[in-house]
Amino acid sequence: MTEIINAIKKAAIKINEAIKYEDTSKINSTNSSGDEQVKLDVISDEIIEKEFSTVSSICEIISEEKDSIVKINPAGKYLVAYDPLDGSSLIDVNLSVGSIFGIYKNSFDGENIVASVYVVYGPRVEMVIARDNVELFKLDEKTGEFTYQKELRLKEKGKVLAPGGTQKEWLAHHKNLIESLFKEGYRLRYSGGMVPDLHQILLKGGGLFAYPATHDKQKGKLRMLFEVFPFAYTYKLAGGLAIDGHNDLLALRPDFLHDTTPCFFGSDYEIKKVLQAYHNKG
Ligand code: P6P
Repeated sequence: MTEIINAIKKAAIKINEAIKYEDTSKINSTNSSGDEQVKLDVISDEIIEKEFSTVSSICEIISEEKDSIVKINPAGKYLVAYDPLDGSSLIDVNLSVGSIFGIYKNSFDGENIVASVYVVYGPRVEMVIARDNVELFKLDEKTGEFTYQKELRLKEKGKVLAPGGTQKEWLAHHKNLIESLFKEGYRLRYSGGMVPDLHQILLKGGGLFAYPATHDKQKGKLRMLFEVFPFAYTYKLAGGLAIDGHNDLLALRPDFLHDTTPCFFGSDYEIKKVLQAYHNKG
């Protein structure tokens, strides 16, 4: 596992440089999820695949930017699913973006994720590694070293609310849930970038991130393998909860590699509010 994490560190440093200097233009193509690709999506994917190609403990990889699995080493014991540059459309408005990695054994099912890593490319480059606990690292750009900062834990309740999805497409019970939390005094913190939005809640010690089923996206938008399972693993290990409105996200099995699910990540109090709001709502 250490060689996988070291490969991610090397890739993150190269992606950070690419974000600064490569152009942010769209290329005339979409990925398997139907997202328009920017040049940096493809560059980031190539950087990561090159670093993983020499890691003997990896059996196969799958990227959000790829249609199919890439075999690495048949004797490798880990499978890695990754989103090379999540929220890349935010780069041309100079907002933070990230890379997300889920490390699995045997299959790309929620129950088989054994670690997750994400990188935030913001005012600082930070990395969060969830393995036996959740640890924050910060990149020293002079030395190229990621230095340990602290362990991250979620409190029982937070103050931050990140309500995703197009509001006019929210189902009535979801709209009522979000409105009730704002009435309780939650602060709106939503950039449209999953990585910085979830990173903020984790670092602030609690709150709720929601990307629900909507009238126009009945299975939500966020991808199980590359985005949802890694953050579900991270949030649960940090003492929080992660559900699809009814059940633990890590109990889910994707029907296909790019499958999506409604998802809620947060502290205990907020997730219990979601369960109440979604009880008997299908
Ligand atoms: P919306 C970025 O495109 C992304 O995949 C996630 O990073 C983010 O949480 C979500 O989509 C934002 O989607 O529909 O709120 O713009």
